[in-house]
Amino acid sequence: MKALKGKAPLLALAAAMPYSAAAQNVTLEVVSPSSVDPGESFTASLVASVSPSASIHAVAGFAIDIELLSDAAVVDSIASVAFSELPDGTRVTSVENDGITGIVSGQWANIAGSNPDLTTANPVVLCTFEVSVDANAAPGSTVELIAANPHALGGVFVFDASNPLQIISVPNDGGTSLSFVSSLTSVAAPCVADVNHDGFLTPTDFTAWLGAYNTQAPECDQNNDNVCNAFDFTAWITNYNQGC
Ligand SMILES: [Ca+2]
Ligand SMILES: [Ca+2]
Repeated sequence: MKALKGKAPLLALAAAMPYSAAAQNVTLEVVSPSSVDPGESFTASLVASVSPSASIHAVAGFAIDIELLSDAAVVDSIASVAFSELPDGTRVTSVENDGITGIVSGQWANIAGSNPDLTTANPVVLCTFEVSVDANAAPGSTVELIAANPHALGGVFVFDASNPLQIISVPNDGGTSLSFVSSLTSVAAPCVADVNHDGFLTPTDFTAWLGAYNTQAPECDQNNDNVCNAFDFTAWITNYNQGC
């Protein structure tokens, strides 16, 4: 895991003064697809849920860390962080992202709650990001991602429903807590019989295999012996009949 770094976001500084809030918990869950093919990318979401729902007026911002719990070799990169935009057009004003792991922060509200009329869903998608899986990732390996609180000024910032001008820092303010739920995405076995990579097994894959055979393309090697020869024709039929 990389060392944490980065500046504290503005909201974190604004929320640095301790505040005794109504008891509430924010759960941060990373949501991702159940499986992915080697060499492909998937979109993961960071979703915040506030409980009890009545205690929150709006989400003001966040500064959290995205961490990769599984083997780093399975993942090439985590990038293209995108933040949710609220219906009124407001959006985050600061972003930090240092690659595979690092602090991701953003805010919707102005400092000190000067626009407390924000409305937001609960749960709310804080951001999404693209995860690129290594082309050589072993089938059955997993990608597990989790959010974490990066430092004393990090966390999720919400407006208190009973005092809408007051920003609450979760988990740093009294009575608040932050929980984390990780995602788990399995790397699927590649569908080698799908020679034309269109996601379907059809007779056109045989034509594609002939083309791969004639050009000695990697897709020719259906029995995975690193050689392209006539045995791969039989292997393609076997792989085709097994299905994907
Ligand atoms: Ca195909
Ligand atoms: Ca072969």
